[in-house]
Amino acid sequence: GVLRHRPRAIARRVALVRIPASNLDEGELTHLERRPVDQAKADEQWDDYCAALVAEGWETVEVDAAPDLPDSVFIEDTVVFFGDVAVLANPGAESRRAEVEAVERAVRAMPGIAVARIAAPGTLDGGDVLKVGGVVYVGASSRTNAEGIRQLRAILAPRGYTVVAVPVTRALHLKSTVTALPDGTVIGHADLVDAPSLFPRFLPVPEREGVAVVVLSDDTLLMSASAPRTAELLSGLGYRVVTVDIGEFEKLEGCVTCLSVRVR
Ligand code: CIR
Repeated sequence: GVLRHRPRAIARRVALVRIPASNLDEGELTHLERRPVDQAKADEQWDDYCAALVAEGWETVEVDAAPDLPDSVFIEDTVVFFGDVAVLANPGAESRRAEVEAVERAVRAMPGIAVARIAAPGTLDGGDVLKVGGVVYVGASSRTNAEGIRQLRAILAPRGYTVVAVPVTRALHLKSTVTALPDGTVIGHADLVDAPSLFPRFLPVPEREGVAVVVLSDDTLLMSASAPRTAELLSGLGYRVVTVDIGEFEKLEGCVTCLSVRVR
């Protein structure tokens, strides 16, 4: 792949992705009105998203397609990595539970990764999990329940992480309300965040679509093209901002984070 000619010293950065299902337009909707999804455009946007990761030095690993599971492209919700531990999620939406099986197969094929899982009656979506150093913020949302949070705590506490639960009532997932910059500053939109004071350093951003950033490296962020004012704010703070158009996925309440799982 693209990393072949890089010096050994640079750690391999891997992201799991999953090609959009052919019934993508039947995905779950909680806060938005249904709008028609252009499948061809979505496929193109997904290709461009993957290409952006690759161009920034990431290797993308495709999990087997699930052509009948409409939300399977939002792979972030199915597994979360904490160093060499992968925690398989148990998605809060019944329609999404079957997504985990192929993701589990892919994760078990990865050398050196220990696998843990959230089990019923616990539910947890990966979109509710935000890592900031040794602190793991978990959204108590319509998808992630108290039992899911308890199980995550039990998995992570012995490994030295502090799990901080955060109420999420105004959006689908914690990470549709806040994400974090490489320096640990939490960014979010004032209208969406229930309790900004839970975060030691909180920076409000001007657009709802701007709350989601994927940290590509210490100085580079991946963002949706639908938040130009936030992109400007963040580049003014010294970051290089790469933008991708993910409009078709935004119609389904997806954001830039949920289209991949970063293995780290
Ligand atoms: C859902 O409702 O589950 C999907 N339509 C969207 C999931 C987006 N995931 C995320 O933000 N982590």
